[in-house]
Amino acid sequence: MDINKLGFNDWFKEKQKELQRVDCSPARVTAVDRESYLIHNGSVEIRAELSGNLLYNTASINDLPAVGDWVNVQYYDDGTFAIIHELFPRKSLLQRKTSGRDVDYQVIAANIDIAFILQSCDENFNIHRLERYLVMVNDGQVKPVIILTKKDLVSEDDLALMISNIQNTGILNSVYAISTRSEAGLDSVTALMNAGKTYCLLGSSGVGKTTLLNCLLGSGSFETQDVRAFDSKGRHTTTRRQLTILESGAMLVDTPGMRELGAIGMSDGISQSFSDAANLALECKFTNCTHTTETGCALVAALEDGRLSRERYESFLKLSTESNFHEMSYLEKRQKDRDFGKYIKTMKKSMKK
Ligand SMILES: Nc1nc2c(ncn2[C@@H]2O[C@H](COP(=O)(O)OP(=O)(O)OP(=O)(O)O)[C@@H](O)[C@H]2O)c(=O)[nH]1
Ligand SMILES: [Mg+2]
Ligand SMILES: [Zn+2]
Repeated sequence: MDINKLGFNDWFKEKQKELQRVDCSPARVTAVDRESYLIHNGSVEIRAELSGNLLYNTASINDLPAVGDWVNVQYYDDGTFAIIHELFPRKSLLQRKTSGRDVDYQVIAANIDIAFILQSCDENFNIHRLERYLVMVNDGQVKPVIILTKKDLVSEDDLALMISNIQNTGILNSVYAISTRSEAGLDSVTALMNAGKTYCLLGSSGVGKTTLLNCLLGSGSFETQDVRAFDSKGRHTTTRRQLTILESGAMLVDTPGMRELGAIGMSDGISQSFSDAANLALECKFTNCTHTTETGCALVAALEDGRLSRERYESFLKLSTESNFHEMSYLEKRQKDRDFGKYIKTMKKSMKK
């Protein structure tokens, strides 16, 4: 195996010329566990740590290596340990707004080609949440694929209704339905995955991300746990992000279920997953139209003559107001990255050891 098989393509080769360290070689981050990293260089997966320089001179925690990142490393101890000196530019980046009132972003994974957005066919199914995930994924320059899991829990009619509900809200992405219990639909997921490409599993805790990974691996090697019976909520079983290389040569990143997916503060992603509404908004008479009471509002007109559903109209309004708000405060709050300060402290402590 060589690094090309891990996704090191011409794009990264080109970027390598811009990096500073010529005494290093590229490797891919496969797991991050606080201050400790796992990297793969095409032949072995080994432990790695950040160089002091990288740690101290990185402006934001989001610029430190994440799962999926390409890094420039130097080897020690007969190649069993490495120091990460530099981060390659990212071809794509999945990040979410962190929970709480501070508007900050948390990197989920880097250099992902396709994100599988999972929702299960029980109480977890929620179109508004799905829309938020789509915004996040589109914004990160990643291609989304929607997967409904646990289809064994519902009738074919109910499943068809869920799928048409998704399509009726104007979401144009294809929807796959699977069950790891009956193995239905698993082939169609495998067929989407190609060697050398990187995929990411996203979705609430308990939707079956790790179970799907285990199915694709053909062996149950990662821990899964029952959802709570009374409300179908998961138990946050997976605690770290991890990139696994499948036998087919495709790579799959499992992530911990997100407690909440906050408002996404990037208008780019919104206009992509709401392209119908966003295109209409361009035709409004006033450029600062709030799409509520203004004369000549194209959105309201479309709502009235039925070209735009009320549901879709409302989620577009909601998301775009949140987005404007968060974009503003994000810029203001960018300076003080409290998480980063905390992170530096633990790193310094562990380096003294
Ligand atoms: N009925 C049914 N249950 C499933 C299916 N797939 C997974 N499950 C069950 O759902 C529960 C949660 O699965 P996990 O794979 O741990 O969920 P997860 O998305 O990885 O959850 P976190 O790691 O907490 O984010 C487990 O009890 C699985 O056995 C399915 O296709 N049908
Ligand atoms: Mg899991
Ligand atoms: Zn308008």
